[in-house]
Amino acid sequence: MRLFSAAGCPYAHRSRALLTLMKAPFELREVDLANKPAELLALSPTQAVPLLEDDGLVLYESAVINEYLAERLPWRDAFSSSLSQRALERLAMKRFDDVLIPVAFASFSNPASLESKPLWRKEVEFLARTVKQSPVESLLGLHMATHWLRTKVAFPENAVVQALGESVGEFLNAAAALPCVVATSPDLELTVKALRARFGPKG
Ligand SMILES: N[C@@H](CCC(=O)N[C@@H](CS)C(=O)NCC(=O)O)C(=O)O
Repeated sequence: MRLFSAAGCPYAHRSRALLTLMKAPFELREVDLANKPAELLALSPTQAVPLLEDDGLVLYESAVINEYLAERLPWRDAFSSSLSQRALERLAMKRFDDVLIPVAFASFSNPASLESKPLWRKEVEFLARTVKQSPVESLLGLHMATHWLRTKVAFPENAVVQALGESVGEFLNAAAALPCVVATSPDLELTVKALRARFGPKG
């Protein structure tokens, strides 16, 4: 099993944390995103990390990779045992990636951009309700932990970060403190500096 990853990438961090939690042997291919290896470019139409290769199978998209790994290894407690809660956990992960992350990142440089997207607060409320029924050490926990540990330090004054901290903070902080997340974390100071330079207020 081979994982293409970049140390600072929160998406690749999700897969490294899962493989570490499961003590699964894998080959780590650390990629310089500014100078991607031809192998990665040939394998993936997204040209992004993480990318997993497993016995001829090529997967990209961290949520798909992690759900595959959870079945493959297997990680029996990756989701809650209740069918409806599992569906809610999948929905929460999708809404986190599709809505909350883009809304939050746009607002890091332009806080006023939140005014035209008031529904993000409902997404936070949904997350807060969902995590109450979910274990921290789960796919949902790993999914959110890697972004949380970076953004809560890089942009603590941001309204989305604050709302998450107030209503989902207990779950998010516990997930970010999981040993498998901590052991696979990049140098936080450097990562936070890079995040602020790239996504923070300009000028
Ligand atoms: N939706 C993707 C996002 C992956 C992603 O955006 N990865 C970034 C690094 S954090 C990347 O490789 N971007 C391509 C680039 O920088 O050229 C996932 O969940 O895996």
